[in-house]
Amino acid sequence: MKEIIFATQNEGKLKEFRDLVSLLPWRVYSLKDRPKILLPEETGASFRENAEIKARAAAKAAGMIALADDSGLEVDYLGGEPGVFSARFAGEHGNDSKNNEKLLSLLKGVPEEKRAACFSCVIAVSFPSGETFFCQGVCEGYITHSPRGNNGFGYDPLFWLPSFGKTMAELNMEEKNQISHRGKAFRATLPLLEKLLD
Ligand code: ITT
Repeated sequence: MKEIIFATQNEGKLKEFRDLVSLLPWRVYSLKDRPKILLPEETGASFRENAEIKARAAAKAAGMIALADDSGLEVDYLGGEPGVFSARFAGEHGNDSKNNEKLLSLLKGVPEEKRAACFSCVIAVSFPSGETFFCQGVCEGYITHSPRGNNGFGYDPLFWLPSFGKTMAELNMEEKNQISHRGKAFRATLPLLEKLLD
């Protein structure tokens, strides 16, 4: 059976990836299956650089093809912030509620038309040899004035999708994967992965 490892510590991402690959005949490992693999610090200046750092490290350590996602929220009014700092926007890595509070406070009083934002995702696919390929996806929306919805993770409760009349956190996983930055980036990797894993 074809084997691949997802190099992420983020439970929300992992759930979405598992849903995306659920119909494919691959054995999918996560870092939980290989607890000795530690991802290096994300020192890159772009999603692409950070995705590459994670995928290369995991592929080398696991000895199999690895897939890593680096993603984040880019808010127009904030000049593209938090960007690569999305996970640690309020200081502590992965504290979603603090990150959301900080975002809302920075956008206090900013009118709807100036609250445009996008989620971006770069997926890196690395071989143990270090060879690496990239795919990306973007999802556009607006930042709400208060959180809504309990699904997803991160900034989802604040990310308004006008075409659904809902926040990302009000979509179920299937709906989110259809339109999200991660779903788009992942689907773009499929032809490549199918070829590589052949
Ligand atoms: P790994 O590096 O272990 O994969 P991480 O959470 O540190 O996990 P990133 O460095 O790529 O991952 O940061 C991604 C952050 O961007 C994430 O913590 C959220 O704050 C935000 N984010 C990314 N995708 C998101 C999504 O689909 N919904 C909501 N927020 C998202």
